[in-house]
Amino acid sequence: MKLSQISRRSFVKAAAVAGATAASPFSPAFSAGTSTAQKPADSQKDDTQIITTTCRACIHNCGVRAHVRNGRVIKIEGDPNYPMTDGTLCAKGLSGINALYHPDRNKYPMIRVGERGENKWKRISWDEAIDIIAHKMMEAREKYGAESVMASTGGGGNPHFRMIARFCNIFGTPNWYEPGCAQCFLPRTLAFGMMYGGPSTSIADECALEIYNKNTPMKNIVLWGTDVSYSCPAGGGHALANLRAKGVKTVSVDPRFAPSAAKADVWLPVRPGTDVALQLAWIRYIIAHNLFDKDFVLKWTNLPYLVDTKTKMTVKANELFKDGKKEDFVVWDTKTNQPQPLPYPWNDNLDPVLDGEFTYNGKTYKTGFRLLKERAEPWTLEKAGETCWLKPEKIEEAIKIYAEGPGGISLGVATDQNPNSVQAAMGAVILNALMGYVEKPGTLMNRNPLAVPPKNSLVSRCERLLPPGQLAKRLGGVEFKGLLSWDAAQPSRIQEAIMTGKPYPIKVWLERSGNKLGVVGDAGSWAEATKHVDFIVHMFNYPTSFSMYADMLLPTTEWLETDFLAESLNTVWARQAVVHTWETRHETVIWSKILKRCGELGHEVCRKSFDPEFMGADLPQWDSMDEILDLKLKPLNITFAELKKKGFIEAMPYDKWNSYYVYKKINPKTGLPVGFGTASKKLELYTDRFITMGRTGAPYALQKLDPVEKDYDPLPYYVEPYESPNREIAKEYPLVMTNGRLPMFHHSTLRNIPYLREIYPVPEVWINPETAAKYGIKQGDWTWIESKRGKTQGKARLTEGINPGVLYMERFWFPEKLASDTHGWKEANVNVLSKNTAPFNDMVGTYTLRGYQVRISKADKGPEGVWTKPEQFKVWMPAPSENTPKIEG
Ligand SMILES: Nc1nc2c(c(=O)[nH]1)N[C@H]1C(S)=C(S)[C@@H](COP(=O)(O)OP(=O)(O)OC[C@H]3O[C@@H](n4cnc5c(=O)[nH]c(N)nc54)[C@H](O)[C@@H]3O)O[C@H]1N2
Ligand SMILES: Nc1nc2c(c(=O)[nH]1)N[C@H]1C(S)=C(S)[C@@H](COP(=O)(O)OP(=O)(O)OC[C@H]3O[C@@H](n4cnc5c(=O)[nH]c(N)nc54)[C@H](O)[C@@H]3O)O[C@H]1N2
Ligand code: SF4
Ligand SMILES: [Mo]
Repeated sequence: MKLSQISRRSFVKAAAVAGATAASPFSPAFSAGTSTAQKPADSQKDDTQIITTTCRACIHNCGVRAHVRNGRVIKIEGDPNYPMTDGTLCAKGLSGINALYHPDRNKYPMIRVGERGENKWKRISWDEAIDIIAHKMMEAREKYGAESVMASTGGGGNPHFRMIARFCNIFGTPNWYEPGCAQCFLPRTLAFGMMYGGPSTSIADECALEIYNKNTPMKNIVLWGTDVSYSCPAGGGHALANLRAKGVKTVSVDPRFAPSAAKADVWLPVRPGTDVALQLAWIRYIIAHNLFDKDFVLKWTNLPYLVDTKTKMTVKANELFKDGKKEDFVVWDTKTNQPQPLPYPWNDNLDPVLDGEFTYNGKTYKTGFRLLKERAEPWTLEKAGETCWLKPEKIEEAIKIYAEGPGGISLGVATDQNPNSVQAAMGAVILNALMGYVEKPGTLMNRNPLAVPPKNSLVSRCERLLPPGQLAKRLGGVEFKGLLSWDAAQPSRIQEAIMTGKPYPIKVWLERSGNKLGVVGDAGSWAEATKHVDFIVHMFNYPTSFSMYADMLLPTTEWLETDFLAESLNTVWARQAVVHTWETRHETVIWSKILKRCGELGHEVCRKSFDPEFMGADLPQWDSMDEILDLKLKPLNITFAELKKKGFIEAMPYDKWNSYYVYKKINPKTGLPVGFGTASKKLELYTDRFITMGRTGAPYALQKLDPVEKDYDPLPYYVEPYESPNREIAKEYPLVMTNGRLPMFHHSTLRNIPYLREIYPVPEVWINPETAAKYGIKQGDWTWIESKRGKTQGKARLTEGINPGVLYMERFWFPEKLASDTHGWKEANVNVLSKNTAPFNDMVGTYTLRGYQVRISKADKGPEGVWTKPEQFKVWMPAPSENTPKIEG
């Protein structure tokens, strides 16, 4: 953008008031040279407009009516037309105005002038900023290869998520990471994708959309490691409250007595990190008590298919029979007492065995069902009770509720945050499928069409643009092939490369998210890693601790300044820029601009990527948000400008959108049911395709990759947490640590919002009174909590709502301490304690954010300089700024 695009008047004003009012006294260099309060333009009319948009203070998109007067947002309220919220909003959403007009917003691109961490910055223009970044990237590419440039992003809440993969692929680096990813959602999308070919059942991730159906016949919901009243209060939490009021029974599997547990019919306070053991016990019980839907399992899962016990692969008809077809699987038929090919979808003349072991031509075969049963066999209710710290009769009570369907298991992020992650997601698919809770009215596993057809998709990853040799260089990519499904690298492997320069160094780091040091495992190791990277850019809405480790800051738009699309059930909404402040810029455009500049500096693919002819219309880069959004909206025959005027549209009537039994729909080409989105069109509960994925990278890699050392397992297995109360480490660190969401913050964001900090000024550590007494800790005491990684503080909350062997604590940082030596991230942050080293999940490289060992002691006092009193937060009250022109081209 050119500076001239900012109105001259706003510049003059900014200069005139510079330094006159301090924003926050703790980020002096940010306020010096930039103004805080600006007056509205005189020419603007004095009337109030109500603009429809959607919130994005968390990963959801609740409909909002923004009241705008004289170019300023003065009020926001929920939009009753938004189909998932009935017009409700949560505390984070309602903080939108505070976030937008926060005095500490990043207002202009800034470059560091002092030492890193000194907090001294100089304002530069956008053109300069983009030019410097592109030069640094091109230099690194020249000297060390494109792979020496890395990007990182926030997962939760970043609607431009795929943009980062596009950016990296086009530039030619395989390296980007996100602190969620293998720790969030990817294990579930991978398992549901491979085994079902449909979305996961995570309410917190806007799946399981049946819960919004006002006429659902649903009877149960199992909230497994998810607390939707905290993680999606206005949408899923609200819907769940309605369902409970209608008599839907709920089970909560959660170590913490959070609201979803408090309202549940059965609460299973599972020991953190042991969920797969519990799932295996559910599977065993359901099979042993014949509670499963036998007809569905026989006809619509691959469990009756024969598996070669040596190769562990399902057998194809061409392997056993001379004229057998390679697309047909094989079952054991009771009528002929022989193996028989089973052409899709079914053969009524056969009577396949579900549970069996057979010998044929000297080889042993078992059905997938038998193998699953054997896997679950050791997990009696008693054994699971002992492993998971639960009462066997409570587990049984929960299973009985689950067996009264229709219903389903909604698996949250908790199980994504330990090395047993993908296995837990596999367990959830299996449990839903065994009960036949699939694509029926009242079930959580359902496939509905997307309101915006995925053609011209913004999410396209452009992986075809990554030069072939580069894919094999992805850090952790060959080892953890499940990451291929999101095109991502593994964070700990990236960190190793940064620290050791091996297999190659990382020289440039472009980071887009809030406070990385609040959200990554073992935050201290990442603070250390920054010292080894030559050039670091941080793009965000305001400075965070991470900014103090960076060399350049780029100001990005808040959600009230952002143009984007939001889909809610059958409707499409415009998240529209209601106003615009300072020189903030939409991130998608920033990434695009950097690539364009690299193109001008001689990067051939970057240059071509702006040419619509280059690889087909959905692949190139764009110059403005309108351009991207128009392209995406094309299938709906509407432009973004038109959508903005309407606020939202119905892409199709609800009843047409709301789909059941998709797998039974007849494909007109074959005359057969379309089945599920798997290779066999059946639910692949015995997932031998995971073996193939490990050996080659299929179905995600565009080129064959080297095999993993040990085949991935086609069935879920339980691993005892590496740091566990049952291991040696417990002598020194006797308590299990875990965590979860708080309703007033989103990841590392919003700690600078006065009203939210008033409600929750410092992080609490949940501790059972029995444990507290043992360590001499009283309600409200400050404590020290230590793990093998580090030491941090938390304020004791004594509660029976947590097992005596478990502690619970939040991620936190203190914006008021940005300019101090600690930069605010060390004082009280559970991620100082968490673990980002091996063991990892074998398929995706998940590290350990939940379920590791700590110890606790009473502290004499809390951290220095941390604000706790309402009046202290006053300096963060909104400092309205003038509506400035949008910066696009
Ligand atoms: N110990 C522990 N650590 C964790 C977790 C845990 O449970 N425990 N959770 C993990 C999980 S699941 C995740 S997903 C990660 C999250 O970690 P990150 O995703 O890195 O977190 P943030 O970037 O702070 O969160 C995203 C924020 O981006 C902002 N945002 C939304 N839209 C835009 C936009 O258009 N532009 C810009 N600039 N910002 C926008 C929103 O305010 C949102 O809150 O943390 C992980 N870390
Ligand atoms: N307010 C708020 N909302 C958010 C976010 C946020 O940061 N703040 N982040 C968004 C994102 S990116 C995500 S991924 C979703 C996640 O949303 P959810 O899936 O609901 O996840 P959490 O609330 O983190 O964790 C759910 C529960 O898991 C419990 N738990 C802890 N350890 C274990 C364990 O080992 N096993 C089991 N079974 N339970 C355990 C915790 O006590 C917690 O109550 O939330 C989204 N919504
Ligand atoms: S749940 Fe809250 S923060 Fe998230 S989109 Fe809705 S209102 Fe915004
Ligand atoms: Mo997440």
